[in-house]
Amino acid sequence: NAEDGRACAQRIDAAMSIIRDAGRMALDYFERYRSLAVEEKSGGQDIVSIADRAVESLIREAILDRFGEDGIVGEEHGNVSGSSGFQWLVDPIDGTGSFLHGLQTWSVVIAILRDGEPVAGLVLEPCTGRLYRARCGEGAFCDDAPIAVDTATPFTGGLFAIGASRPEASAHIGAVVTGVLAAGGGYMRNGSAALSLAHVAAGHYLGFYEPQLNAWDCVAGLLIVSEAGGTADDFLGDDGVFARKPCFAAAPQAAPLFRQIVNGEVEPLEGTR
Ligand code: 2AM
Ligand code: CA
Ligand code: CA
Ligand code: CA
Repeated sequence: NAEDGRACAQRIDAAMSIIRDAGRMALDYFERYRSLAVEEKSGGQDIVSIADRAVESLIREAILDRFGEDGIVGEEHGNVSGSSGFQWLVDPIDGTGSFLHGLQTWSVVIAILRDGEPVAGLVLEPCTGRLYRARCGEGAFCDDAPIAVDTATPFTGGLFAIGASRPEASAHIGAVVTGVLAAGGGYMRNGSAALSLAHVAAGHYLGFYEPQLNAWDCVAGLLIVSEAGGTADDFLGDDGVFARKPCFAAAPQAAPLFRQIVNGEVEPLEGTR
């Protein structure tokens, strides 16, 4: 109904402005990334800095200022439950590894859910200023230009981003990378799941896979891919916002083979050892 539409539109407008403010703050920290103290979370590759925490605080305060009844789930500061039916998923810096090593491929990520269903996704790439976004049913955009997945390039001409962060995934990821290369695809990784999904939506990658992600990493990007005409997992499904599970998205013509490779259903080609 109209009131619902207005409530969504207000939040999306706010999100567009909040994510730009967050991106500016993150860029300030990025300019002095070498001097930021780095803390380990669960292990050596699982790291956080003051930049992650400060940017998430800025986003949370800006949301609650305007929409005090909304819920928020963020990577660094946890969960506040709300009563409005709206819930925000926030990843202040997706690609902290890239960020803290001085690489430009990181993003700020916001997804907005209504009664548990994604209604909007925003992925800002501060180093280029590009904002990837989608609203459910209304297509996907980079800044003001519509974007679409690349439906023309076959698997063998395409690039596939494959992410991994946990040591337990090493053998599985090795097999997926091998499978993509053996099938003639190209293998890429940029360190930010959200940005990788945005790059599938914009037609740069033909697919993205990562075996263990959280909702704040990928729900925004999956909506952008699906609004751009791609095949995208329903990440939330029955599991909700606290699930940690695989994430898959691809251009439609590449999705079946890429899925088989991810599932270990393709025999590696002979002579590819
Ligand atoms: P982050 O940079 O926000 O932590 C990189 O492989 C992707 O996985 C990024 O989206 C990254 O998000 C996420 N990631 C990093 N460490 C992780 C961990 N320990 N568990 C799950 N996802 C992780
Ligand atoms: Ca992290
Ligand atoms: Ca993340
Ligand atoms: Ca993060």
